[in-house]
Amino acid sequence: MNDCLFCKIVAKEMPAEIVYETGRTLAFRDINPQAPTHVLVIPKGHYSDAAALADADDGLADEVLKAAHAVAVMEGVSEDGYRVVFNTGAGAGQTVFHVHAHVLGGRALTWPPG
Ligand code: IU
Repeated sequence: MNDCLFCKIVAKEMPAEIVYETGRTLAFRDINPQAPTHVLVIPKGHYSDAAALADADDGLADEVLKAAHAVAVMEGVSEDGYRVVFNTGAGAGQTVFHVHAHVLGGRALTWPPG
């Protein structure tokens, strides 16, 4: 996708603090962190949202979830608990339409979210 910001991060055309990478996934720090750990995990290929990623049905959604867990372990938040969030659709607060899992941890996380 030509004007997709996260595709540009994948292509290294935009800077990002990358913390984890596999063949088909990339994880980088959110520029506006909402918790001490706030990392975005994306598939390198372009899918607009979690539903499109699930529809791909080729194991990539599993890889994104595994990468999210690996990031939580690396960041040291897996023991105390962390949250993985896919905002899906503008009504749920999605602003970047390249699917991304928010991995949030390092502070008490309340429920329900806002
Ligand atoms: P959302 O679920 O689509 O609302 O999340 C988009 C996130 O992407 C949001 O937390 C932004 O701070 C974050 N982000 C980023 O990390 N780097 C960017 O260049 C842009 C957005 I644009």
